[in-house]
Amino acid sequence: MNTDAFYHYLTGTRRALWATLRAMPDEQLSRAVIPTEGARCIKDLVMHIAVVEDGWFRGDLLGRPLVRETFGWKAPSSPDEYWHHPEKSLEELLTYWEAVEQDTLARWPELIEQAATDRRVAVDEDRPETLSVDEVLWHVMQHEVRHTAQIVQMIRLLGNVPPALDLAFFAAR
Ligand code: NI
Repeated sequence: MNTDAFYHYLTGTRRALWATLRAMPDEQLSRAVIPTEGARCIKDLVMHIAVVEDGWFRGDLLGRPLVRETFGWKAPSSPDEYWHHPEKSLEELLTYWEAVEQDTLARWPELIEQAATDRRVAVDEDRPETLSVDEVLWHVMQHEVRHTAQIVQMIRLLGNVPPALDLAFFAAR
């Protein structure tokens, strides 16, 4: 399985996840289920997954403005602003996530072209280490898998039935 196929798989899992989230009450999506200063509710994680893809692909790899800007959402000025989004509507967040996906798909050839070069990307502005473009692509995709697994667990803890997102269910034919 290559990068293209894995990103395509993620676009499928998103639709299944979004359908489940749309069927849940807003109060559950905003409820702080995880006791942490970071992502506490499902909406926090939805925003986090989308903004991480937006930031790495556009900000770091393509040197373009983030899709977030077109939503009038400023860069967060505190960890609290970065992490917490219970007041946003689910539709607003999913519209943003889908817009990030559309932009990623539109620029996919450029991302793959970059992955074939020996370019290195700073892992963090405060650290000297770097990543290859291919590693950044896989980091972002794996990051979504890890956090959507958390969302699935939260859906279950809130008394709902989560979707099956495993690769086998999407790849089987
Ligand atoms: Ni994360």
